Amino acid sequence: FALSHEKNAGFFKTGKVFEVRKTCASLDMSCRWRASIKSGLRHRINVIKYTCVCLNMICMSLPCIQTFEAKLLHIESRPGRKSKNSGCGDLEFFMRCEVHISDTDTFINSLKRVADDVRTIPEEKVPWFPRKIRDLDKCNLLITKYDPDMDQDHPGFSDPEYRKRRCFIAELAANYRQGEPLPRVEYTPEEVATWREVYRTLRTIYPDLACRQFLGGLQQLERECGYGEDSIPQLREVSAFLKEKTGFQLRPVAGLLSARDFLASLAFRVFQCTQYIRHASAPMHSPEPDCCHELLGHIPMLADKEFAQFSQEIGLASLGASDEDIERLSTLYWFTVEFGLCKQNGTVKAYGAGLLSSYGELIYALSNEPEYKPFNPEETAIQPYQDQTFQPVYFVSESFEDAKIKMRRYSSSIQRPFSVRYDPFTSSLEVLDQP
Ligand code: HBI
Ligand code: FE
Repeated sequence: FALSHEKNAGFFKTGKVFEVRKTCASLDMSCRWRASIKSGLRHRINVIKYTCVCLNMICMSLPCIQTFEAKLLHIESRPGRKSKNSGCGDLEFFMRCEVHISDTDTFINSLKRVADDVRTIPEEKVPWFPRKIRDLDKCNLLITKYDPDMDQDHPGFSDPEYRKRRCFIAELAANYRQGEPLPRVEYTPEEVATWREVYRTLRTIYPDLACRQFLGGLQQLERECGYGEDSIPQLREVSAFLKEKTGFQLRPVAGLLSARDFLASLAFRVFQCTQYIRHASAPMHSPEPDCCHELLGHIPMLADKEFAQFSQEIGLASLGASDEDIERLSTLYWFTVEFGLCKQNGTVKAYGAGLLSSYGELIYALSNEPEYKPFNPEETAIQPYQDQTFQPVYFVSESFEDAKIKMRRYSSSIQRPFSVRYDPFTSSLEVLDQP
């Protein structure tokens, strides 16, 4: 039985359900099963929880899922509460399915016939979100998509030294708690050499291609924060610098975060920042965010008040939003904060961090090749994108002011049963109108 019991592991999409059936049929172990029935147009019942004597029970439920044409959206196993220490035996199964509203009661009754205990538990209507800055310690869901340990195409995949280094730096982030001093990393001469190459190459083209706010921020960082070719700036100093300029602060993160967690921290003016550097063999490209991307791409922009506010507002809009809204906000973030262009004195300049940290794409984005569209949140939010090659299209804002106003209008159209207000004195949220 191949499901692993780590957090978020053991995920099967519809259609793979019969794999589960086949493998579990031969097993005989005690388990508890929870199913949550999700709606769309259809009805959402929530969590049905039942204990069954063996995994065969799951198979027995499948015909009833089939009969009601319920869509199985998710199945996941976790170690059961009883088996915490015994290491085997008890498992909990979580399933989510969709069933037509008119079939709800009959469906539950059919499930009850094959289980000892079926109960409905009230649904949590709103996804969890952090209420105070300390809650960001829980916003740490990493996406292992471009991780050097998982991705064979990662430039560091076959370099054990690099992977060891990454583990070390990842530990610093994993052990970090909000409010502690930011960890310091002694960078090796090889790492500094990579930084130098990136810095030098990009620095020469910024004056022509980067927006005014970026250039201003970078100059200040060079003057006040030790930015330059010769050393990789420490997060602690950079965070103190930003705090003074715009109230933004940094916290270390081990890699690519889930969009929900990443956006949530922006609501508190916290920027989750990677601390490792890309592999020395590919200084001009990184498949994942690294300190060159953060320190060169994002930080100078976050020193601008208007941009800082723009970023925080995307964060606030994301809190408690549905998965679909998170997806749209994440796309908006992508085409603005990461790959945004804006008009300044009649010419188009870059303000997106993905551009400002990539020599190749920065030049490409401001050449005549790519397609430009005016930034318009409704359209931008549904533009498909990928993160493997250059973007096929870029969105151009008239100004930050304009982007902020449009973004605000878009955010207020997102349906949530409550509203949030950030209290800067306590770094926490006031949540209004919650049922
Ligand atoms: N995680 N560490 C990190 N850095 C980012 O820039 C980042 C992220 N997760 C998601 C993300 N950016 C965006 O592309 C949006 O999905 C929010
Ligand atoms: Fe980024």
